[in-house]
Amino acid sequence: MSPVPGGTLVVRVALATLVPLAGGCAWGGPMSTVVPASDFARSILGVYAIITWATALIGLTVFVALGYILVRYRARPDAPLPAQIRGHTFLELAWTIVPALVLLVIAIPTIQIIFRTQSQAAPPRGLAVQVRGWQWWWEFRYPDLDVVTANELHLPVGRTIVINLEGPDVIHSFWVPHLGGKRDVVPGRHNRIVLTPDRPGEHWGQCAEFCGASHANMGMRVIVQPAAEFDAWVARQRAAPAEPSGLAAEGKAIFAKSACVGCHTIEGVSAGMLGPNLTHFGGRTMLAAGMWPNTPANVAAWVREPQRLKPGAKMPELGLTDEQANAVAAYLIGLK
Ligand code: HEC
Ligand SMILES: [Cu+2]
Repeated sequence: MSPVPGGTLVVRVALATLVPLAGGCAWGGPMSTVVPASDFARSILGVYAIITWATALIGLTVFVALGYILVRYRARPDAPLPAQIRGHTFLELAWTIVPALVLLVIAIPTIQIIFRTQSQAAPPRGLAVQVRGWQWWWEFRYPDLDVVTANELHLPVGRTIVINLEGPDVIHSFWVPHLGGKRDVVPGRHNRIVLTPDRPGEHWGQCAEFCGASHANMGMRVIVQPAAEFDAWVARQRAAPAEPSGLAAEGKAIFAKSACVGCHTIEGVSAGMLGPNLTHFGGRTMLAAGMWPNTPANVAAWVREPQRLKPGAKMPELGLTDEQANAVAAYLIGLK
């Protein structure tokens, strides 16, 4: 005898099926693919909708026909052998032509969207952003605005953005579901996404091509803002951060004489190129590519033991004491 009564087993199986199904219902999540926030995402969702409805309709037709046939033509005692049919021109033609039509309905909009979203011509009035995928963080450069930042990309709503993808180390993939599909970031190759964000908000992104130990921790945030807010953000990025005092001033001194300067740029202090630009680090909400909230405690922990907070992080432990780390954190958080 099974220790599990039949009824309970059915309930368990039903629950086990429901859990992953319900997980798929997070429509409004920060990485939902069905909540478009740009023209690019909207056109992909359009194709997705056509395919979903077409396949749902086909599924429904097949299951209804199957149900009917199973009941209507089931074996009965004493029933005579049904008519045996070999070759039926109408049926043969029908099940060749109908699937061909279905494929056509799917192919035409799909090919149109592929051509539209792959077009290599950059619109002349677009805002250019250079996205560089590094193990395991994102660098964002605005060549026309003379701004460099990391992990949090600010974009103005309603303006065409030309995202140029570059890979300085290995292959990554840029993916911000609300803004549209993934596109690979490949060393030695220029890939491009042209899109226009159509509503303000915060959208989460993630590297979508396995790139090593902390691939899963290579997130990003995209903050789409009204034009005036975006301009204010740009002005802040272009201005020099306030001169630190007290603990933060000690932090600046420690930073300036440590190896930090070899990898990080802080305008007016250092010009390293291997790590994120920290000139306005205090203005970011998250630390280490979307992994941790940007708080003084987290930054101090990061500066002391980066690999403890992010496995494999390409930043070495530099043996700072707690006091030194706290001072450096105070300095960095103050760089608004
Ligand atoms: C060998 C180069 C290197 C050195 C030296 C280095 N870093 Fe880093 N740093 C990195 C890299 C690479 C990252 C990105 C890590 C990641 O997110 O995966 C990073 C990330 C950071 C971040 C987080 C940035 C962000 O936007 O989330 C801070 C803060 C930081 N480093 C501070 C420091 C300080 C302070 C020092 C000196 C005590 C230092 N780093 C020394 C390479 C370096
Ligand atoms: Cu990756």
